[in-house]
Amino acid sequence: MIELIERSKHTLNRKAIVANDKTYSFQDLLEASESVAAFLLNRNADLKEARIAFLVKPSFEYVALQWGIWRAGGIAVPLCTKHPLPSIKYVLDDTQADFLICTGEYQQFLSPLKHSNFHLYENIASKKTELPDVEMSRRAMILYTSGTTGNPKGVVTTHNNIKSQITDLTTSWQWQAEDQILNVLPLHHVHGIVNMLCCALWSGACCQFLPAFNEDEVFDIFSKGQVNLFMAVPTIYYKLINRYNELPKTKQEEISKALNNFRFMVSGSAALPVSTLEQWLSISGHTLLERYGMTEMGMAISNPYEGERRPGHIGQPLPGVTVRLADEEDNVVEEGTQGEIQVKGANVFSEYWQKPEETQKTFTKDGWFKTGDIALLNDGYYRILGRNSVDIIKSGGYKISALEIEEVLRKHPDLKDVGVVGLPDPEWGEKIAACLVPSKDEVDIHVLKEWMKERLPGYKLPRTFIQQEDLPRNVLGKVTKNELKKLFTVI
Ligand code: MLC
Ligand code: AMP
Repeated sequence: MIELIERSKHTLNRKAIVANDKTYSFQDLLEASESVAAFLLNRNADLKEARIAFLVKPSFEYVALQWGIWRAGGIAVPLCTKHPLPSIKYVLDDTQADFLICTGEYQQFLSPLKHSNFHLYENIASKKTELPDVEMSRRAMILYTSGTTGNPKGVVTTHNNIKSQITDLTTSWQWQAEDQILNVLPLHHVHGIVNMLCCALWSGACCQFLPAFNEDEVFDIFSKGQVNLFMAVPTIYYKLINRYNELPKTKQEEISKALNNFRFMVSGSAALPVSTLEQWLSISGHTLLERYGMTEMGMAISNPYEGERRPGHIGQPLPGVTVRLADEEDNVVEEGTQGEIQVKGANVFSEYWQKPEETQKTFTKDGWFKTGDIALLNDGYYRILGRNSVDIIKSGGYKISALEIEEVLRKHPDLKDVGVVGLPDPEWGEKIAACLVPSKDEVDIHVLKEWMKERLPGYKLPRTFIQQEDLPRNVLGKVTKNELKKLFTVI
C-alpha cells in the first residue's frame, strides 16, 4: 500500500525483513522496489492498475515485488506457491495478468504456461525512474478466495482498504517499532500479508519469514529470543503443542521461557478450540488473542489486547469497523438472537474482480457486507456459531469450496457423481471428505489421489473417501449434505 512505502522513508536504517539468515533494512526495500517499479514501467508513466502476478515464496524478494508493483501503479496478484499449474493458470486468465514474475526456483514449473510477459526476479536490474503519484483510492491487490459458486473469486482491495485494515490492528494491538514477528503463513492471504507483514512494516517493526511451517524450526527461532510476536491459525498451535509434548523437559523449559517474554500471541482464520487455547496457555503463559476476519474485509472483530480474552469468543468490533447481526431478510436481529455477521467500514473490499453480480449479491441494499458467518452476541462478546453454507469448508485455516472440488472430480471418467463435505477434526478444524459414485466398478483411491494432485493444491484434497451407488437427496433431487456427513460417521 502506497502510504506504507512513504512511511518507510522515516525508518530507513531500521531492520525490516529477516529471511534466509539475512537481514534487510527499509532502505534495502526502497531500493529493490524502485528497481522493480522501473522495470515494470519500462519508460511508461504509470501501470494504470495492470495486474502483476508473482510466484515467490515468503522472502525479501516477495516484499520488493509487492512494493515495486504498488509504486508503479499496478495491482499485486500474489500466487500460491502450493498451487498446481491449472490453479495458477486460472488466476492468470481471470485477472488477465499483464506480467508474470517468479524467482528462479519456479521458472521451470511456470514455463509451460508460455505467458507472453514472463520474467525472472533475478533479471530485474537496478534502475531509477520517475514514479507515478498513486492515489489511495486506486486498486492495490487481488487475492483469490473460495465461494459458494465453484470457482474462486478475486477479492479486490484498494490502497485505502488495506490502510484501514492495517491501522485498525496496529492501534488496537499496540504495534511498536521494537516488535519482531515470526511469519510462517503463506503470502497469498490476508493473515500473512496484512496482519503480519504489512502491520510490522507500517510500525517500523521487523517481519521474519520462515518460508514453510516446521515445528522444530519455529521453536528454534522462538528460543533465540529475537522474536516477540507470533500469529497463526489454530492448526499450527495444535501442531506446535503436539511437538512440544514430544520434546525432552530441558528443551520444553527453554521454549516456555522464551515464549514467556513475548508481547502477545494471536490465533485466527478458524475457530480456536478452547482445549488448544488452554494447552498453549500452560506452555507459553499467554492467553491467545482470538480475532475474526475475512479476505474481503481484513479483520473485523477481536478480543481485547488489554482486558479479558474470552475463550471460544472472537471479541468486539475493531474501532474502524461497524458490525451488526441480521436475519435472512437482512433485518437486524433482536438482542440475544443469532444472526449473520454483516460489516461496514473502510476496511471492506470494493469488488470481486470482474464479477459485478456476485459483488452486488454479497452486499445488502444499504451497503452492509454479508459475511455468511453466523454469530451470537453473548454478554458483550461475539461468538461464532457456524456458517450459512455447508459448502464452505475451513481446513488448516484455508477456506475451501466443496463445489470447486466436486467440479474437478466430476471430470474424472470413472465417476458418475461426487459429494464433498467437511468433517470436524481436532487438528485441521475440518477434514475434507468425498463420497464417490463410480460409473461402473469401484474406483482405485490411490490412483484417484494422484489424478487429483495434478489438478488441486494439497490443502484442497479430500482425505477420507467412501463409495456409494448414489448420494442422499431430498424430494427435489438436491444432495442433502448433512445426511451425507452422517454416512462418514458410520464407517
Ligand atoms: C495438508 N495436509 C493436510 C491438509 N493440508 N491434511 C489434512 N487436511 C489439510 N487441510 C497434509 C499434507 O497432505 C501432508 O501430508 C502434510 O499434511 C503436510 O503438508 P503441508 O502442505 O506441508 O502442510 P503443512 O505445511 O504442515 O501445512 C499446515 C499449515 C497450512 C497449517 C501450515 O495448512 C497453512 O499454512 N495454513 C494457513 C492457511 C492461511 O494462511 N489461512 C489464512 C486465510 S485468510 P503427507 O501425508 O503428504 O505428509 C483468513 C482470514 C483470517 O482466513 O481471518 O485470517
Ligand atoms: P477467508 O475467506 O479465507 O478469508 O476466511 C474467512 C473465514 O474464516 C470467515 O468467514 C470465518 O468463517 C473464518 N474465520 C476467521 N476467523 C475466525 C475465527 N476466529 N473463528 C471462527 N471462524 C473464523
